[in-house]
Amino acid sequence: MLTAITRAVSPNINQCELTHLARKPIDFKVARTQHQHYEEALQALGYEVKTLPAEAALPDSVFVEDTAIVLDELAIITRPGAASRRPEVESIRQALEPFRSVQTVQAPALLDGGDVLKIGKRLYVGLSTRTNREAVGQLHGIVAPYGYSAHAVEFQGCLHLKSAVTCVGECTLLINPEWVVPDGFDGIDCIAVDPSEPFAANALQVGNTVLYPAQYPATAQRLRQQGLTVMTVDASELSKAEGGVTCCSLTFEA
Ligand code: CIR
Repeated sequence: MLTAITRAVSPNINQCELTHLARKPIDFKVARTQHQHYEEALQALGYEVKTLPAEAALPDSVFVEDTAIVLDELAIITRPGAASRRPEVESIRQALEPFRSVQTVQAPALLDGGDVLKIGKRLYVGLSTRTNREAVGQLHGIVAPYGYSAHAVEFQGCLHLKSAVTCVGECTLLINPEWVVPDGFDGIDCIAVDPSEPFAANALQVGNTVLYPAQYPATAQRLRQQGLTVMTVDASELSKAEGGVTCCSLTFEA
């Protein structure tokens, strides 16, 4: 069964961490409604959605992607790079334990799940303000017994690696080539974002469909021209918190 773990938007989302964007007011009610529509879209795509209750004391806790990496064989609990986000992981560990054996990276590793792009058995790990080389080494040590490998990737201009590149098909990446070099991904085909939409590279692939933010129509058109099915959601409020569509769920086969 396809399963998605999500968490309701914190009422204190306006105290979120920000790195590359200037702070703009986030309308909590609109953010909550958009997030509910996102969950409904996941359900329409076949996911059973398990929503954790909102955490008022954890402004960024809606961005569950950063707290864990879920593989078919195990889950790895991260050690988020922002200290304010570290208390998010415990409830995620409890939510994942019924589904996977769980391992954890340890200090001095810093790791945000948004920096980990899985392509087959390779985990590309973006080095960022949230993720360090120690994490790449520890992650490699944890996943190697299962046939995976972890590889450090340099990028610039955005918060997480998956703000710059995501998978939109079995063998296709959606990428902002200004932020990360396409050659680093072993020759996999790339679709570049429309240059007018630099933040448009974050897409959530679900089978043959791409769940995608409505605010990037030019790039959505590029995806459709490549034969992909695009389902759009309005994710504009949480994008002010530097969150995209991958950030709001942990998706896996239960
Ligand atoms: C943060 O700075 O941690 C949040 N405001 C945004 C996290 C977005 N997560 C993601 O891209 N995976």
